[in-house]
Amino acid sequence: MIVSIDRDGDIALVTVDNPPVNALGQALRQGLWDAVGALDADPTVRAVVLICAGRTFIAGADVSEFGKPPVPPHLPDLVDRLEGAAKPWTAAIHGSALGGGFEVAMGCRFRVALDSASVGLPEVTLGIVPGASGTVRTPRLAGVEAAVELVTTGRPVKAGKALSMGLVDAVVSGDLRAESLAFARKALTHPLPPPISARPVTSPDPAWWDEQRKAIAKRAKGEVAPLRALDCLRIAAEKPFAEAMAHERATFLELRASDQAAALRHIFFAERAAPKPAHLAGVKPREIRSTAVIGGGTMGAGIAAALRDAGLPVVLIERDEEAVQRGLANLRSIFDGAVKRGRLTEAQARARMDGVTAGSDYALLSGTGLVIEAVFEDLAVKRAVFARLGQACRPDAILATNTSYLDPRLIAEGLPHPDRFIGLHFFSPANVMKLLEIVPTPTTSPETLATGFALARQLGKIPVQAGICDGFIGNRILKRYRAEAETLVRDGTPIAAVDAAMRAHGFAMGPFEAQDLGGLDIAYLQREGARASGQDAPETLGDILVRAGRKGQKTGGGWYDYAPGDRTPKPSDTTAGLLAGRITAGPTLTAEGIASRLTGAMAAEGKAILEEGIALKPSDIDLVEVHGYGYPRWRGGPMFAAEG
Ligand code: 3H9
Repeated sequence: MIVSIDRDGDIALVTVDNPPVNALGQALRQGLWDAVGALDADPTVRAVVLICAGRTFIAGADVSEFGKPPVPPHLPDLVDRLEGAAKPWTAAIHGSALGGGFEVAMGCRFRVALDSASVGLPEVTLGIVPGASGTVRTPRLAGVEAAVELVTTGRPVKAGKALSMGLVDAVVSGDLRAESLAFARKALTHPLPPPISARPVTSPDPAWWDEQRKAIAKRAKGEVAPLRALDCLRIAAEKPFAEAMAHERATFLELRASDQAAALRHIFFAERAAPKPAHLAGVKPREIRSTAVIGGGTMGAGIAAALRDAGLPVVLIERDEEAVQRGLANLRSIFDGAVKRGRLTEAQARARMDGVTAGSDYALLSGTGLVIEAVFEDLAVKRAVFARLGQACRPDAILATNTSYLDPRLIAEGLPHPDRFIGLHFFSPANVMKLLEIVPTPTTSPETLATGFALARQLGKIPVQAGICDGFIGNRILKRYRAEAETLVRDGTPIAAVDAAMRAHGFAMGPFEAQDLGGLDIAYLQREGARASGQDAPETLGDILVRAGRKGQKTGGGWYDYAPGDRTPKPSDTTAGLLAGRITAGPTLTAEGIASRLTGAMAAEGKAILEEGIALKPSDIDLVEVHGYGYPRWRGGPMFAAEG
């Protein structure tokens, strides 16, 4: 039974059981609809507690129904029916009350949350606005400012904050069922508060709304839902309840059918499918309890921080005592930064560092279950590390390389038990970036591969399996993207026009600004390495700049010039002079034309990658681009965009 009714004296207990997350599909909506009718008609019931089985309270509307015509009972009607019930309902919240789930909770007269629970209205992250009174009841429940924060960011809040914002009436710990029954019983001894729809709301002045609009437009970078949500909230604050509801519903239905919502749904389901690839069904991953990182540079320290954030003990190995101290300092500065930004307390940062054992002696690794190598990107250096790991580690320890473009098969050559070897390609900063490319070699065992995926889950990362080729999935597409951007410049499109077009398309930066930030020399050295080994690597415009000493912001100039201490790119006469002989006048492209050329090139490379079996499915490529390379999430990734 999706909805069942029990009794505790004169209180009815309605339990929702619709795994995995109690999403509000048609059957659940109908079940709740009928429950209101049945309990209204039962004279022995004085109050109702709504509670959920499984891992969470109702997590929202059933997103998989969004491509289909809405079927009654509609959610806004259900929320109204709950609110109009003859007996007061109390929502007993554990896990997450999200979207439609929180709207159902607002239909109830009271909300009691377990201390570990969170509540929120994440609809904008799906390209829609709340569609069952989230924009209309929230300001009446918690005030306009709280509602604007909750709805336009889509970020859930923890129970404690929800209580202080007025979103819930009580936070309890321990037995939610017993606490909620006690709450509901006590509530009967007082006059009932008015239903939320009948509560007053005060609108801030127009200047406040204008400020919000500006701030949200800046943040949204082309995403429409947050601004449309703000419009709904303003109408909710200024107009009668029914009028605001009608506006919200119309906006919800319009956006639900939009391209942005389709793209965001695509990414939502791709993200959830990524950690559970079908070909590993039934393969048991190894349990990882102890880890080590070889190399304490930017990448190694970032990986170590990610492991510590997940609560795993870390051994950090560097080549000598001085490098050990540098590695520890790198790691400490990551946690110090987190303290400064308010993400960690001093005590938590200390505990993170306390879980790190550092040294230069590989004997420290004798008991470690997973070792990740993150040393200099040089085959000989990496091979030397793995030769030592082969001797120092347990024969069953999983050994991973974080290489971004070297062939993992060559790195692992000669390693004893090569079935436990794998590529784990993190993205910098590794403690922040969500993407993890997992690169098995022909000798990697299914258990090792499954452990890579399990590690990603443990670290809160999005795992994508990639086959072996130059650059795996992400860097291979990046190379094609940059090459296409250079082709545009060779054909006469100004560098700044290319960057501006990609920003307008929703990227945080254009391809040339991004290279100036990261440094042009890394890719240059890679090309030089390829040339030295006899491979064909035609000269790029970037090569010309690097040879002239223009490696990007760190040298005061690359594609652009930079004033000292200022990261604003300025078109450069020097660059123009250096490249003059390579540029011919071509057709003038619009910003859309530029973006479509560049995203088209990404999709074409993605197609080749799929055909070669380097990526297993198009949505994996979209995840790589969205989570590793700043592709706008609301465009769904290059493969999704190319399909539409
Ligand atoms: C909305 O409510 C609109 C309303 O305002 C108006 C309507 C008129 N639908 O994330 P997990 C599946 S919009 C369908 O790994 P966790 C998911 O695909 C909605 N399916 O679990 C996966 O399936 P599978 C607003 C859903 O424990 C499984 O559940 N709500 C939905 O790590 C487990 O998911 C949201 O945006 C859904 N709504 O995290 C909440 N949600 O096993 C979205 C999940 O087949 N959900 N699935 O791969 C979440 O944020 C997380 O699922 C949650 C649990 C935090 C709840």
